[in-house]
Amino acid sequence: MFSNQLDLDDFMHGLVKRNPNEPDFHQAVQEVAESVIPFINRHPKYVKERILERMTEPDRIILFRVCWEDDEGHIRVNRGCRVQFNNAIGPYKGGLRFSPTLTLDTLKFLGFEQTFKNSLTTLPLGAAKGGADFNPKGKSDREVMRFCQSFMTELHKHIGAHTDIPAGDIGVGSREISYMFGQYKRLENQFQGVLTGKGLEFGGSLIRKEATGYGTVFFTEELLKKHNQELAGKRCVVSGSGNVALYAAQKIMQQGGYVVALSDSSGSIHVPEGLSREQMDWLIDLKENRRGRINEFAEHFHCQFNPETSVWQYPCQAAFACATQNELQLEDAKTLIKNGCMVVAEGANMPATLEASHCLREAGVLFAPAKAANAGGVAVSGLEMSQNSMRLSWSIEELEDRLHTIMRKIHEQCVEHGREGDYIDYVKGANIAGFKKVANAMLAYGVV
Ligand code: NDP
Ligand code: 2IT
Repeated sequence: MFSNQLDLDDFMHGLVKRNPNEPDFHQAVQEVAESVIPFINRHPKYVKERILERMTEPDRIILFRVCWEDDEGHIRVNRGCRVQFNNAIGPYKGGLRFSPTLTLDTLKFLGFEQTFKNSLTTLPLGAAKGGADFNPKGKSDREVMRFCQSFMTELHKHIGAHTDIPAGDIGVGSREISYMFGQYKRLENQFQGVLTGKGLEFGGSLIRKEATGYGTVFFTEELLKKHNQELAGKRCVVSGSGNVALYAAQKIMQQGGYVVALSDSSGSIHVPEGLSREQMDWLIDLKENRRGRINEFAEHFHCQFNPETSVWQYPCQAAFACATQNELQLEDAKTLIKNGCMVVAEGANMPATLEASHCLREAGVLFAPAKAANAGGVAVSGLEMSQNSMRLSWSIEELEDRLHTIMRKIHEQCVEHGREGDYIDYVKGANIAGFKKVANAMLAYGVV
């Protein structure tokens, strides 16, 4: 019954059967399985010990009710969740997402991806993801506070500085992390680094806010350098205008690139000559402090606003997908290729569909996969944990230098495991390198 070889179709068939109606989870696993199964088949110990089967089953899933009272005194009921996916190489670590469309499917795909990403960071970090079907948009600060306090009242039982350390993700920024940290501290009567992305006054790390976007740009520069290219002078489109997108755009500009488009869920802006530093600062203030919409930027600076959210329609040489999953589809990939785009970097998690990613790579477009390209965020979260443990804070220079070194090491791992003659398959490289470390730890533990 048990063969010493894994077959991709058989494996995926079993996974889909065990996890019906979870297309995002299937997609994330399929992408990994395509590259890892040929590797596993050359190393039968992983097949025999059924490591990939174990790695696709979360350690546990915690689901809970979150009740809170809105400003009109109405009772609201949401669902909270934490998927603790894998702690083979460190405590569970990964973000919390608040979004009205959040499903368990999304959290399972994100938790699975996190396992590989965290392994690539070179730091001792396991993987988890969580969140709630709560929509922070349009809520008052006090409503968000009451929600976060209620959410943490349950979540605190399942997390801890050595157990599981959540952070932000879509819909969860410094305001939400602060409310949750404040509530954790009340409940446990302990000041410990149980969340990352904290305020600088209470244990947060410098450049955590910027880390995902900056890291994505550092990784892209490494990849371009490897192919005798550079980011300076390139026209870039960036999707989204949230935490990842804003700081990717800022770093692109610092490195000499031109940011010609950005978006949010209501539309996109196009500035063919590239945003100026002043415009970038204005946009960061609009999005971070005033919670505004991107059309306000277009109104203020008299530039083109398009209610069509896709930025892939605008001519560019580099594309940074920094909004959400499956936002870059096959038709978008074809448009990018037609317009002469030469590199696509995934700042978001799984922003390209499998069809889009295959199409881009077959056309020779350099492709930086999410688990490698956006690992800078969780890496600096790992550095925040180190600083909390040591009860000290590193300087901006020290942290940016460490982030840069980590992104370089992630790139090296991708090259080492993704090389196929003269060609480097970064998807394969990231998947195999991420897999190996976790798989070897699991082998060492025996049957668990
Ligand atoms: P934010 O909530 O700060 O920003 C998300 C941005 O994407 C907003 O501009 C939002 O627009 C836009 N967006 C969200 N959903 C959609 C949609 N369905 N269609 C179009 N636009 C959309 O989140 P982050 O920047 O933190 O996260 C972005 C991505 O990066 C996610 O995939 C996340 O998992 C990933 N990531 C985040 C890390 C982090 O450290 N924060 C680390 C690694 C990956 P609007 O405001 O209008 O909703
Ligand atoms: O997807 C991600 O890597 C994140 N949202 C950041 C996780 C973290 O723990 O910093």
